[in-house]
Amino acid sequence: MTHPTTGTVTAYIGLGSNLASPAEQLITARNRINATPGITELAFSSLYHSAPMGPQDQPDYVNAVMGILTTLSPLDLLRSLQNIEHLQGRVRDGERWGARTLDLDLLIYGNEQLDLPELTIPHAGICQRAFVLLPLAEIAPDLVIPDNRAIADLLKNCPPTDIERLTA
Ligand code: A4P
Ligand code: MG
Repeated sequence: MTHPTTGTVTAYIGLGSNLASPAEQLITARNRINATPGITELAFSSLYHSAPMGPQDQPDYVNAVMGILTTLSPLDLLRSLQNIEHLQGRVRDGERWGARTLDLDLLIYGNEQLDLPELTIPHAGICQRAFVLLPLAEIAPDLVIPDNRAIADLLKNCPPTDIERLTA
């Protein structure tokens, strides 16, 4: 929803890393997101250690979710996030769900539902991924995603296996 007085939108970003000191990658990314004009942090979840989804011959991940207020459009926000991935050495080698220094997914942007070639919102994987739902539920327990599904209900259908909370 756009806040009528400020023109800002509440959005949620999923952060993931499984290379080159993953926890530090997430902290650096958090600082870079905070330093981006048009973005203000609302909340940052604990860090979670999770087994890889996809190819199993890769290290475990560290995941977190960040809530922000933003004046950026969805596409400008996506570009800012991709720029930060690039700054942190993200290489796209074509392997789906392969290892990466940093993955920043735009999970939710207000009440928007978008299906563009380069951007799907809400992010297509939210409902199947405990490593997204658990940190999201931690910082936004009452959130209902724009297609009317409540995070609490989605979590019940997505058992949090192979995931461990790292920090308070
Ligand atoms: N794109 C479309 N919608 C979005 C969105 N809402 N947010 C497009 C971000 N990007 C979006 O992404 C491919 C394209 O998706 C982009 O060009 C963008 O325009 P990518 O980051 O280049 O490629 P990817 O991340 O390898 O692919 P994909 O399918 O997005 O993978 P995911 O869903 O990001 O999953 N296991 C654990 N435990 N934890 C993880 O965090 N992450 C992945 C990657 C695999 N296994 C994991 C984890
Ligand atoms: Mg991605």
